[in-house]
Amino acid sequence: MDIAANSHKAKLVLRQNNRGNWTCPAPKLYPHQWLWDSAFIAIGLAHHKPTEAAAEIMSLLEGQWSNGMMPHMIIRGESGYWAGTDFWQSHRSKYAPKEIATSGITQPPMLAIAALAVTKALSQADRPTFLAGVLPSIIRYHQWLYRERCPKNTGLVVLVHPWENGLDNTPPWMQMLASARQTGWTKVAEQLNLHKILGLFRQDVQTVPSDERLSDLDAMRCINLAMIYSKKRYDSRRILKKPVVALESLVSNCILVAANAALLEMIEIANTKPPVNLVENIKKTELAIESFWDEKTTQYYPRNYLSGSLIKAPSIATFLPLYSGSISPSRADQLVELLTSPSYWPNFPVPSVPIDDPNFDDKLYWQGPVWANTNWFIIKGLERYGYTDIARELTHKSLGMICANGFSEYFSPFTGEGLGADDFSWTAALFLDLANSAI
Ligand code: 2M8
Repeated sequence: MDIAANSHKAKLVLRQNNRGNWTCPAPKLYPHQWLWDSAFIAIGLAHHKPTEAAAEIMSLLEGQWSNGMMPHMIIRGESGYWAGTDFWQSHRSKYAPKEIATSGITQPPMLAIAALAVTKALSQADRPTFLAGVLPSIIRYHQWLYRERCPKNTGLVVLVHPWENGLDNTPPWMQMLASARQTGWTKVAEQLNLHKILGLFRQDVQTVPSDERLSDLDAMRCINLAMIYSKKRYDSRRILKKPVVALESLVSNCILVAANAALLEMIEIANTKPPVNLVENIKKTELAIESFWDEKTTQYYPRNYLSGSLIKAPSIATFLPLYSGSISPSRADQLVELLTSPSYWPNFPVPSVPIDDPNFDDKLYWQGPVWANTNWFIIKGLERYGYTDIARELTHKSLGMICANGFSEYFSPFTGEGLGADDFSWTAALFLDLANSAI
């Protein structure tokens, strides 16, 4: 594989998807700005264009709500994506910014992690201005997560929509959504199979084959949830009073542990002090990750917040505690054994669902394909726990798969074939980050 030539191509993808001070995930499929996509993009850019990486982070803050919420999307691009300004109607909330339209839900809290990478990449001269610009906002974001999304004060953040989790149609979420109480029009629509009509209007399946995307039924359930939240003005307290679905996410909470550590490091670099209540919450989250462990099946699962039970549908999220860094070395051993077992280690690891699971489909979005960001989390987690050989092997396999198949959104774990959107920004950005450590 030619890492140098492909790094050059990756930089071109990022340049081509750049829209001034922000970058879209993929022009045809995702023309707006997404929260965790831009964080990954900044991590990639930090290596060769730290100032642009800083601009990417700053542009995300333009969408921040006055209560601290960071929306999962800022609606910036031209049309071409079905859920835009009219769909979200962020103006319904008094906290939404007036000048810019956004969604009303959030996404995994990668922001502090990316901001720390950028801080370290910037020159000594540029650092103080950047830190002064981002730190108060990121602190407010983490405080919002704990204030509004941690109703039982356990340290674990609760998500209310699959899109907040980032791994949209991952089995635990789809299972929870399918068993949720049905409301209003969707109840009738499901009985009459009307969700099939939705397929006629979906723009994603005009760009990408429909067997690589969310089913019409799952898409309809996601849309319905967003509409319910819009009516509640995206007020977390109202939403969590009588939730349709609510999940203590393994993905978001593990990322939050790492993001909290990054935030504290930035606060230290800036020579200031973190708010006391934030420090207390940070400790709680670290300790609470272990509550996701299931001794019987020896793996981690997310928890249905309403029933209090773990949702035991296997998915790649089980490896995220490695990235959090808050589990014991013996737990890490157990995870590595699972990771390198045939279920998770086909020709092109790591599938988003184990290949021997009934929910697995090698082409279906977050229900089987390999994604650059989840491989990146696992590699960083392996490094953290000292599994350098496996981390190196997975880095090489990931880079090789991308070199051979292009900067696709996701890949078949059997053939490495690129699926979903072409020229996907976070694949390019994380290629650059991994290539950098592989050299
Ligand atoms: C996908 O999610 C959006 C909704 O947010 C979609 O399905 O249209 C997910 O892969 C998500 O993780 C990602 O941030 C987004 C943009 O790349 O696309």
